[in-house]
Amino acid sequence: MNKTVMATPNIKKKPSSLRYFQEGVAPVDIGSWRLNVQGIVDRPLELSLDDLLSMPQVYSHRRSMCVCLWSIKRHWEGVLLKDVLELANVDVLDDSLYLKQRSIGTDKGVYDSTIHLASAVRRNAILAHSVDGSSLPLENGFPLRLHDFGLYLYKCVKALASLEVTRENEIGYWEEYAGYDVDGTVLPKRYYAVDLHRKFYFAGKGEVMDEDIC
Ligand SMILES: Nc1nc2c(c(=O)[nH]1)N[C@H]1C(S)=C(S)[C@@H](COP(=O)(O)O)O[C@H]1N2
Ligand SMILES: [Mo]
Repeated sequence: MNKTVMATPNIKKKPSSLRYFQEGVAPVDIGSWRLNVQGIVDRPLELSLDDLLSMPQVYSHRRSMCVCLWSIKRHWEGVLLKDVLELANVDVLDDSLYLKQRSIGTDKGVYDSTIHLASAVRRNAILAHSVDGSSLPLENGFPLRLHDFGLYLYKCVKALASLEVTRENEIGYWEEYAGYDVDGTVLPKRYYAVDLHRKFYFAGKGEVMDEDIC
């Protein structure tokens, strides 16, 4: 698909990423960057961006929701979370497992968040390297970010450094600081869709689909 097709309407109206980037943007040396997959895994992994690009690629045009009540539907490309964890020999449907994501971090610290693994896999969570036809800008989480579209964005870590499979559902440092719930499922509320430039009431729970917006 070309870039014109993947443009997001009203993108200039999107709230600034820097405002919501707790630890802030840090330059990344992509030559030495690796995604570490560790914890309760048979085979720990250290994947380069090229390793991820050589895996089966997925395209997702899905809506992300911020707990601050704005939302945006963008064009994401990447790999399925499931595919990466299966490379590490993880039983992704084991209900006792959680996934702790950690960002690369800066001198302000590391952003972390833990999600229920089997639920994320059932919702086709992705690890995205591109948005709207280009690789992620630094402020959007270069080189890789997780998206579980059934959860608020604060549960989806940008500028990923590691994925740890664990049995503990820990609240993240910034989640606790901000008073956010450890679960993070998108809840019925009135939201604003930046791309559609309109408000809508979401009556369901989890991912917001086009048919939920009327
Ligand atoms: N590493 C990291 N990831 C993060 C955050 C953060 O502070 N640090 N904030 C989250 C929140 S609250 C939001 S709204 C989105 C913002 O993503 P955007 O840059 O696409 O707007 O990033 C999420 N992922
Ligand atoms: Mo957010």
